[in-house]
Amino acid sequence: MSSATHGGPSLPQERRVVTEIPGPKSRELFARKRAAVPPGIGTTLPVFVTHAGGGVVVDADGNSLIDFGSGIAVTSVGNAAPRVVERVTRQVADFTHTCFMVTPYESYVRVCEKLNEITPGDHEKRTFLLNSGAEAVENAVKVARHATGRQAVVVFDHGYHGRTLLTMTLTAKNMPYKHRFGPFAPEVYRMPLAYPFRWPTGPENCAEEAAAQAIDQITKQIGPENVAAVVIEPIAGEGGFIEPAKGFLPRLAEFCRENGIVFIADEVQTGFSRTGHLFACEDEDVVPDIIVTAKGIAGGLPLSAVTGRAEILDRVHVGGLGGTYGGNPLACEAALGVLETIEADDLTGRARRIGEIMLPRLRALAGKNPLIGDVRGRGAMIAVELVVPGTRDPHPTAAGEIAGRCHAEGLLVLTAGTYGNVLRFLPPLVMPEHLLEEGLTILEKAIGEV
Ligand code: PLZ
Repeated sequence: MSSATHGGPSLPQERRVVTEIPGPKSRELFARKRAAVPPGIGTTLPVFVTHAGGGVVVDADGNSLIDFGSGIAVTSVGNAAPRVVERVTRQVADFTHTCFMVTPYESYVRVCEKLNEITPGDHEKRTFLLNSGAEAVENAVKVARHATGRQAVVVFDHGYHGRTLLTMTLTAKNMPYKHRFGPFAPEVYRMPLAYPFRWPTGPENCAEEAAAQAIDQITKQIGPENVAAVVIEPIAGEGGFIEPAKGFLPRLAEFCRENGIVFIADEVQTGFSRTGHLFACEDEDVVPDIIVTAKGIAGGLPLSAVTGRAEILDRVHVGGLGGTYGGNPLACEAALGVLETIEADDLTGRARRIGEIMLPRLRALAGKNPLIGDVRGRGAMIAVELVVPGTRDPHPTAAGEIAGRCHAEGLLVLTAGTYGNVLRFLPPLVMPEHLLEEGLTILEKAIGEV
């Protein structure tokens, strides 16, 4: 067992492998998990966590792993980040819940004020709070349908938006997200995404051709006057960290503006400094009508938000939106702690610096290793796409094998991608540089061995 009594940044910032991974205690706990939890709830790396903070996750056997996952882009400020711990600890002793719809409290309003202020665009905005990314995406669609009186929702290849009925329908990939879970929600239409690495005519014309194709299909198959919303991730996360070719997002936003369609940016994975901007849309100066956030917003407490134009969000009738727990006071305090940390510690700058360290090393590796078809991403949202050497064919077994080797060495990495052939890296933005470099060295070795 780790000797640490607390997690957070004061945990020793070191990789330490003292047993096989997973070790005996984790294996014992995993057997209990298998008996108590259905297998539908998968496991990336079956080590059971006792502490985490800074750039490490410590397990029940005392191993300290370098964290290139942040719990899927959630603990960007680090686990048990001091300002989060301090605020949540105070709040838990004051009151834990009233239901904001029953008797409100200030922290909810403060989070909304902050989001209205820091999200792209200087128009008048409103925000309301929910619990998960999926719940927020679903609410954004509800609002867009209500405001426009239209029903159709346009989404894209490789998109991921959640696991509820509507958001599973919005999600592109069948296995594991949709398989045998139908029937799906109606009025959802999928368009091509400007995926430079896999665009049939090559990356140069990708943005223009993909946008033209999407707009043509929307026009001919749905009719823009029937479209309530276009929902898109500025960088497709689960789909494999696909940055749409530059120009694609602005063109879509313009088309939406011309046709009274609500442009919804799903920044659940990309938001809160992850990409080296506070929000990924800023990279191309795209101003969404609605921006959906979650994950990194509250350092691990469940919170999500829908932020959008006042004239859209104010349309919904009194009582039309809500939920028992949305904007829980602990989660709101955590979010305020996150926002303070982002500003005080310049986490946006830290994310850029992480990209500046990772990208050149990965590109150099790609030059030497034909397994790597593409290196991409921005800030601390970086991926390599693996291919069968000499082709563009996806190589998911290589991704699995490399991830397994990293895990055995004490580096926690995640996979992603429509074809399961992408290794993705989402270190906490507070990751010490020596651990980042060490993690990259392990990764280089693992890729070299496969
Ligand atoms: N939108 C862009 O990335 C969540 C999924 C983990 P929830 N991505 C991680 C899994 O396998 O379930 C996500 C996202 C984008 C929406 C969501 C959904 O957010 O908080 O998981 O509901």
